[in-house]
Amino acid sequence: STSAATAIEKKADTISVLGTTYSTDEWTNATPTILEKTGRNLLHQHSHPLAILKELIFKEFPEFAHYDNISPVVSTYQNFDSLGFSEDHPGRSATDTYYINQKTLLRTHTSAHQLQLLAAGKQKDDQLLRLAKNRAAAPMNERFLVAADVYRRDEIDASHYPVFHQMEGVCTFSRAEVQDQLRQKALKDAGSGAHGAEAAASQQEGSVAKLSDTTEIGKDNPVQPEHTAEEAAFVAEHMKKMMNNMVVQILTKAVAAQKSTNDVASKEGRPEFPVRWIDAFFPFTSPSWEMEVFFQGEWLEICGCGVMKQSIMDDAGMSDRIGWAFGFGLERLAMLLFGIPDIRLFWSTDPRFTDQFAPDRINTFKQFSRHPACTKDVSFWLPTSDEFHENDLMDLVRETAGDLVEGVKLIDSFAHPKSGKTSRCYRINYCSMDRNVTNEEINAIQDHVRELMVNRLGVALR
Ligand code: FA5
Ligand code: MG
Repeated sequence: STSAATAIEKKADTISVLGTTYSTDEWTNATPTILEKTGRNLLHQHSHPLAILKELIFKEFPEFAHYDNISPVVSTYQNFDSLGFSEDHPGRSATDTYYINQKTLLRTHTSAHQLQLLAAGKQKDDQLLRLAKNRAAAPMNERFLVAADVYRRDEIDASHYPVFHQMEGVCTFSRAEVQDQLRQKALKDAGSGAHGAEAAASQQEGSVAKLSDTTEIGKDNPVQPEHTAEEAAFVAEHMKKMMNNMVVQILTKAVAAQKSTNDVASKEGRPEFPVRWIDAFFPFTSPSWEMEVFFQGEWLEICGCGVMKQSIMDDAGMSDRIGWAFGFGLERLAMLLFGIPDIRLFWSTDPRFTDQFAPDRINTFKQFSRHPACTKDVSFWLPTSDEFHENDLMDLVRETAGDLVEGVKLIDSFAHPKSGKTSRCYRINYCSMDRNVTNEEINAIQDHVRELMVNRLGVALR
């Protein structure tokens, strides 16, 4: 038969990532285009916007150990099992994750390092702890930040890229100390009649943002049976306050940089950044939230967070502690901070991009001329024997066109009334960030894409 599987070029027996060789198996799906990115080290180029943002966040958390040099190659256990992902969780699927082999993958999030870093204290794992930058932060496994590149098979558009960066934050407290503080607070409240909300509001005074809510924990977003409601609320409020302060500090700098363009809403001359917390679900936190910030007319999801699963603390040998964790998308924040309109620009080596930034400086990106786009549609019947996964198409286009592809969008889908076969049409937008493309050049790429779609994905072109 000419099924997709038989037509795939035979895989090499081994692949090399960052100087280490790994054996391949039927799970291997990391493409050369993706593997190339593991060596780019954007977080270590001091004038790169992502590196500038990373340093800015590190400075906001001086009491935390800082990591920015942990390898992206992790075990399936670290990325999923250690965090309580169920055996059949969709995130594990090879349609969403870049596998090196069944046991090894490119981390899909910085949470992959939570357990390992928490446990490093008890295990006196010096090799790991030595990677931390500010060794003064003590004890190093109780509060830490991890900035790193992460990899996901995902859609293609202006805010999604298969490689991006996250900043993990983890903060733990002695449960005995939390109980103590809660008791003292209860005594004080009983004495003065003050309300928690008022106390929280007064602490926000002088800040340019306001917390948009207090911590309400709903029944679909439960406190863990191991925790009391008061304990969980204490931890969640601490977390939200720290995250809010960090985002306000950063966005205030963005506004200062944009003062001339004056396109950010401000009241009495002071900018406001409404923040909201949307109930969310992660296997490794409960309750969980996504943080959204209102910026230039839209609510933007910038982060996931929550109270860490106590089972993770138990596995780390820290049952006597309770903690919170967050994971920020650095590109989302950097796009706000520097006014960068397209996520592909972070990977540009064009001096018209790279020369605009310098360490410790926040400035608004000046867009250089936009080059004309070239649009191609491709219509086809889905294979009847094999499954079709959109992310396979995304990877195939990315591999063939590189960063010339700006977006891939489904524009039509219908089932043939007689044959029952499904037809789809995708629109591929080609556009270079630094030059004009020719129609001939794009036609050649599109022909190659069409050919690979038939050979690899088993579709029938229309
Ligand atoms: C996570 O990755 C969780 N690990 C976050 C977390 C950490 C939750 C600790 C609880 C405790 P999520 O998949 O939502 O969650 O991604 C987090 C952030 O990464 C998103 O809010 C977004 O800002 C960013 N992000 C996600 N996918 C992409 C992408 N394809 N391109 C750019 N940024 C992305
Ligand atoms: Mg999310």
